[in-house]
Amino acid sequence: MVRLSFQLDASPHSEPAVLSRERARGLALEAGFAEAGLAALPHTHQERDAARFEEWVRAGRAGSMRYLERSGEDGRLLRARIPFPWARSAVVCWANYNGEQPRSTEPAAEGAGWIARYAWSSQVNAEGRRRPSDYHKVLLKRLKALEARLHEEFGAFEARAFVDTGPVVERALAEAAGLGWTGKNTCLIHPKLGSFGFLAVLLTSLEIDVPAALQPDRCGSCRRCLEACPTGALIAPYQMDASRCIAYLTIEHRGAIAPELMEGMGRQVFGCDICQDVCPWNRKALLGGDGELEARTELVNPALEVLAALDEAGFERAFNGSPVRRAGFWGLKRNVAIAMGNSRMGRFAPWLEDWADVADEGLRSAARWAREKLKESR
Ligand code: B12
Ligand code: SF4
Ligand code: SF4
Repeated sequence: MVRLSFQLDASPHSEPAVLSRERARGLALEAGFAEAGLAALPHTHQERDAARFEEWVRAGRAGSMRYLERSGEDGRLLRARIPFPWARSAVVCWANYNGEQPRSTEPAAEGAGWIARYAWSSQVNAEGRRRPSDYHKVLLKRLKALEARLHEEFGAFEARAFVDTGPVVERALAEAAGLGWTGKNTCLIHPKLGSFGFLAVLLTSLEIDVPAALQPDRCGSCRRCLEACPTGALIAPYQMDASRCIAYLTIEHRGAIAPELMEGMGRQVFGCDICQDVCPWNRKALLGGDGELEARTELVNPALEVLAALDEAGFERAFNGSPVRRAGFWGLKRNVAIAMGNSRMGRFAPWLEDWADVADEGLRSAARWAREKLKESR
């Protein structure tokens, strides 16, 4: 008996398996991601990032995105730390949505709007029909598959999966996991993949022993993003006032938009890619080719009239299952009205006349502002 027990203790098979960076990456790629990293928690810069986040919220940078300001029972901002005491590691995954389609900063047909690249995604469903896809759903499914594989190899442990969906600052975790650096445009940039990538986080209670593998900041003396941002949302390198960001204004903000910001919104009708489109790290970034995130060509440089003509049923048909739905029917119309005003093209005047007295305040005020812009440019 004594001998047997000695043999069991000495057996290599009795050593609990420990998750390595290579294994996490391998399983993430198997689950369909393009890249992945791993960080032990708490990570090296947790306190620094917590302080930055708190400062950001305190300065009012979050605009009306109240969910970013939620506090825990101790009164601290939930996102200023990882609010799961059991969390010991984070697998941070990357899905590449970069494609060969034109950039928002390239010349486009007259009267074309811009929908952010991330929202073009689609996939072919079981009936063989192309339907809009939403990265939240696509990536959460992959995280669940990854979690299942980890359970097969590492047994029982606690885990939570997030794709924009929980109280974690995903870019801070991605940086800690070695996926890239935070650029001056505040995006997470991977040296080979650029910044057109989604982040997905799997927190686990698995104890790991991996040293931090932080990427150096490769922005250097470049300031292209700061110079290109049309609304001054990048108030300093690495710092954004989200309440001025076109992505916030067109997607998250409800109601009227301040006239000085409408001017800078240009032709962006949903989200904004400008500070990424000018970034040299996206020039040679690898293309995605992700079958569940394929671009819908009809959303690339869409004609403003086509978007303006959508009724509520048409909006649902076009955007049910797509990130664009988040702007809402009236929100998208408001954004289209602003883009029409910025186009200075007289042919849009009848649309703006029609909308100038609608009940929706956001659309009404945008249409009146845009109507004046067209008059000024006659
Ligand atoms: C709220 C939010 C927004 C807001 C605010 C954006 C912002 N910069 O904070 C708005 C609506 C404007 C927005 C826009 C976009 N978003 Co967004 N958004 C989020 C969300 C839900 C939370 C971000 C957050 O916590 N912001 C608070 C600030 C403090 O955090 P942070 O910017 O991530 O902070 C980093 C840096 O700013 C830096 N930092 C902060 N302060 C300071 C100070 C100094 C001195 C220094 C050096 C650094 C520094 O450190 C932080 C950690 O690395 C995340 C998902 C998530 N749960 O994390 C997605 C997320 C950040 N968004 C994403 C995307 C794709 C976009 C858009 C590209 C969409 C679009 N095309 O319209 C734009 C990009 C705009 C931009 N330049 O960042 C991706 C980013 C992927 C990537 N490669 O970076 C995320 C991670 C969603 C996802 N799961 O993929 N978003
Ligand atoms: S997404 Fe557009 S508005 Fe927002 S910081 Fe970048 S360039 Fe500026
Ligand atoms: S445009 Fe230049 S400064 Fe801005 S994120 Fe890219 S490399 Fe950094």
